[in-house]
Amino acid sequence: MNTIFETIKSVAFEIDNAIKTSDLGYSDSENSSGEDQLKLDVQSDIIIEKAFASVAVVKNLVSEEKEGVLELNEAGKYTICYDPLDGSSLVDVNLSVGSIFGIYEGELQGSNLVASAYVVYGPRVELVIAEQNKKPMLYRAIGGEFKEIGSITLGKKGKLNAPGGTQQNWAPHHKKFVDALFMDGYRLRYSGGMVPDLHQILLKGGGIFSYPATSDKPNGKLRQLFEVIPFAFIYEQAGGHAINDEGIRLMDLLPKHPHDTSPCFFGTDYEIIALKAMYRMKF
Ligand code: P6P
Repeated sequence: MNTIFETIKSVAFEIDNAIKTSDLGYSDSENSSGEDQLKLDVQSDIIIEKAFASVAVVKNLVSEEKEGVLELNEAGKYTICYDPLDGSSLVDVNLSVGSIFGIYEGELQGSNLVASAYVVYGPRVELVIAEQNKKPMLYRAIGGEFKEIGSITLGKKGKLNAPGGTQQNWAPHHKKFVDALFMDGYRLRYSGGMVPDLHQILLKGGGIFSYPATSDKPNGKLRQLFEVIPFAFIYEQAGGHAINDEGIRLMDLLPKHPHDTSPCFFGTDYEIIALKAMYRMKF
């Protein structure tokens, strides 16, 4: 597993450099979700694919930018599902973006996730790694290498509210939930980049990020295997919660297709309890 984490560290520096030096134009292709691909999306995907090709324990790769499963090493043990550059359209307005990695053993489903990691490309390049039975660990790029900063623990309540999706397409009960938090003094913290938005709540110790089912995206927008489940693992390991709009743990999701999405809520006790009440979920 350490070889995988070391590979993630090396691709983080390569992708950070690409963000700072590459052409930000659109390629002439779409990803598997029908979204236009930036040249940077394709470049970041190639960087990751090339890096893992020589890691013997990696059996397969599943990329947000490609259809299907890419077999790398028949004798490998793990499948890495990744979003090479999540929120890439934010690069041209100089906002933070990220890479997300879910490391699975066996069938691609939440219960088979054995570790996850993400990189934030912002004013500083930071990395969070979560493994079983450990608090997530924060690393920061200093002098060309990642230094361990410390473990991440979520509290019982926060002050940050990160409500995703187009408000006019929210269900009435979701709008009521979001507005009630603001009436309770919560601060709006939403950049449109899942990685920095979730990273902020983790480092500030609490709050809630929501990307619900909406009238235009009834199954949510965020992809289960390479966005939702990897972050669900990190939030739960940090002492928080990660559920869908029926109150089911995101770690219990069983994707039928590698690009399946799910409504998702990541947060601390107080906010998740309030969500369950508003959504009339079973406690
Ligand atoms: P919306 C970026 O495109 C992304 O996939 C996530 O990083 C982010 O959380 C979400 O979409 C933003 O979507 O609909 O709120 O703009």
